[in-house]
This record gives sequence, C-alpha cells and structure tokens, in this order.
Amino acid sequence: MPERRERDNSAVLVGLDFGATGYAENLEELRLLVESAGLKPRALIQGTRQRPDPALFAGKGKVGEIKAAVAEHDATVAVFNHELSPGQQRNLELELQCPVMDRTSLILGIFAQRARSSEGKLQVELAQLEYASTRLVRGWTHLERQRGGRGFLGGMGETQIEVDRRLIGNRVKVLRDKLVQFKRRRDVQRRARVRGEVLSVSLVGYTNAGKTTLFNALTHAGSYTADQLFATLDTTTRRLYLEGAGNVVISDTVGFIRDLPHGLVAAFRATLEETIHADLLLHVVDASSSVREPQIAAVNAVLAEISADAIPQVLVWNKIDLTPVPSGIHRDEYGKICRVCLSAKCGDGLSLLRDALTEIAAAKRSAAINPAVEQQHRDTHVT
Ligand SMILES: Nc1nc2c(ncn2[C@@H]2O[C@H](COP(=O)(O)OP(=O)(O)OP(=O)(O)O)[C@@H](O)[C@H]2O)c(=O)[nH]1
Ligand SMILES: [Mg+2]
Repeated sequence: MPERRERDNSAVLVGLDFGATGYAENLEELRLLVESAGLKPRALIQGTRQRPDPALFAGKGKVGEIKAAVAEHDATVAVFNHELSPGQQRNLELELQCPVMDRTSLILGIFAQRARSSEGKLQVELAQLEYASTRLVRGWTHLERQRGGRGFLGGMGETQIEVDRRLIGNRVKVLRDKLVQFKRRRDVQRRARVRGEVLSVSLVGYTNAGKTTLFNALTHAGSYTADQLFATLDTTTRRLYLEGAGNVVISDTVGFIRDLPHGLVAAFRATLEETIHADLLLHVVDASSSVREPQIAAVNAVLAEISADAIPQVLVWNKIDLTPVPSGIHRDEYGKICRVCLSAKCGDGLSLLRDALTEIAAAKRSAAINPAVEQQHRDTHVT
C-alpha cells in the first residue's frame, strides 16, 4: 500500500561496523539525519564486517535480517550509514523490495527539503543532478558490459542514456550560469564592505553546534534554529555594533558534517565564499558532545577544501551549560584569543565573546591607517 507508506515514513537504519572509531556516535548522527529528513527510525540493524560485500554491501544473512525488519515495519525506506555504489544500491533495492538510501542521498534530500532561497535551491538541484549523473554514467557502463554493446535494445538504451546525460548536462550548465550571477551580486556587496574596512566574521561549525542560536543572541536576528541537522542552509549576514569597536559584519552559515558529499561542498562553495572572505572565523563547537574533537577536525577538513584554512580562527565552545566547563576567554602563548567558552542559549559568557570581538576588531582598526575610513565608521548607522 504505497499511499499509507508515504504518510508513515518508517525507516529501517543499517550500520555496519568496519572497525573505524566513532562507530556509535556515527549511528547516533544517522538517527538525527533520518529524523531531520522527516523519516521515523523504526529499527536499527547492525553488523560487523571486515569489508563491504561488492554486490550487496552487507552479507547475505544480514540482508535477510534487513528484509525482515523492512517487512515488519512496512518501511518506506532502508537507510545505510555508508556510501553505496550505484550497483550495490540497485541490488539492495531488488533484494529488499524497497527504496534504499545511502548517507549522501539522505543529506542531499535534507538539503532539498530545507532550501528556501532561490540560490539555495539552485545549489541543491546542481548537487542532486551531479549525484544522479554519476549514477547514470556508471549504470550505463554496467549495462554496456552486460549486453556487449550490440543489439537493438542495447542501442536504444544507450541512446536514451545519452539523451538523459545531455539533458542533465544542459541543466547543469544553466544552473552554473545562474549561480555565477548570484556570486557576482555578492562580490559587489562584499567589495563595498571591504572598502569600509569593517571586520567581517563568519560563524562556522559542525551542524547543530549552535551557530544560529549564537548568531541570534549576538544580533537579535530571530533566525530559524532547531534541534535538527542542517537547520540553516543560507548564509545570513547582519551588522553588529560593538561598543568601542564600531560595526562588525557577522554571517551565519550552513553547518558542516563529516564526509560532506563532495557535490554539496562544490555546490555550496559560492555561499561559503562568505566564509572564505571573512577576516575571522568563529568556529562554534558543541562542547558537550562526546565527539567534539572529531567534529572540529571534520570542520577544519571542509575549511581546507574551500581554501579557508588560513583565516584566523577562534574556537567558541558552546553549550557549556551542559558541561562543567566555566565561561571564559582562553589565550595562546602569544596572548592571542584562541577560545571562548559560553552558552548561547543561557547567555553565560556572551559578553566575553563581545569583548573578544571588540579586541580583535580594535586590532584590525588600528592596523587600518586611513583616517577617512575611521570617520566613515563613526557615521555608519547602527542596525
Ligand atoms: N543546552 C544548550 N543548547 C543549545 C545551546 N546553543 C544551541 N543549543 C541548541 O542546539 C540546537 C541547535 O542549535 P542551532 O543554533 O540551530 O545550531 P546550528 O549550528 O545553527 O545548526 P545547523 O544550522 O543545523 O547547522 C538547538 O536545539 C538549540 O536550542 C546552548 O548554549 N546550550
Ligand atoms: Mg543554523
């Protein structure tokens, strides 16, 4: 009964332990991703393996177990906490008689649901098409091998796939062109800011770390926050007035996740350019997470991928209300601020972050030597 299934949205989760660290935390993250996608996790099938099965990813027996769970819960979808090859995905769908998603398609799906701005929608569509086109290409080589490239049906299939690829290719080009136009507009805005020598700060961090909560607390912006992964997709920028330091431009950005699908990194590169051009990154960390350190590393890996790893960074340990960590400013051996511990939700330590930003903005200000710029700063209106 497909209609009932549609409404029910039950999901069977599958996680296989290949001996990598953080296995349990990754499963918890999968559950959050599944819930963030609007699906209901009904069962979790786990197993241990040395390496993935080339055809089915899991072993035959495990696939039988998954199939039983799918039947028991009348599941809409089986979600694997792994990357599946197009062949594995197809074989599993045939075997389980239900749609199968891997981690990448799950994340792409969440992004598609969340995208609100026209630019965000274009970026997600681009990432989805690029994901689909790799499946198409590989699916095609698979068919090619089977039929030896001969025969009427084979020829037809090939033509159809060529047409699909061309259509996708055309659409990808249209999307890229449109995104370039968005980027131009943003470049103009950014240049105007650079001329003003205003300190620009980007909030970056693992998804659900509390970036938007902190952004709202600092700017009183009222942006959407939720205990979901990828609550924010679009970059929001606000001006923030700091007593003693003047205006600072602050941007909230999309959250990062470990193994962020490459298509998405590429598609969101334009949005993340706000990050690349920032003078300072506030790297927001969920200090209460047991996987705090791997999350910091995952964020730094994405920052390196978008060439933002050389930008000065201050770690913001957020959610200290859930930990014994006291609020405070930490400095490195040269006296530079390297970490601020606070709770964006309770407000504890927020004034310390304002102080830290004031200090950093003042340092940037004193580096700027043009007195006309100073005057411009004083004249700029507070928002
Ligand atoms: N206890 C506690 N919870 C917090 C704090 N800051 C944020 N949260 C909660 O953490 C969850 C995620 O917060 P968001 O601000 O949406 O996180 P984000 O980093 O913007 O997440 P994405 O936009 O999804 O990447 C929400 O449920 C917040 O209420 C904090 O200081 N303490
Ligand atoms: Mg957010």
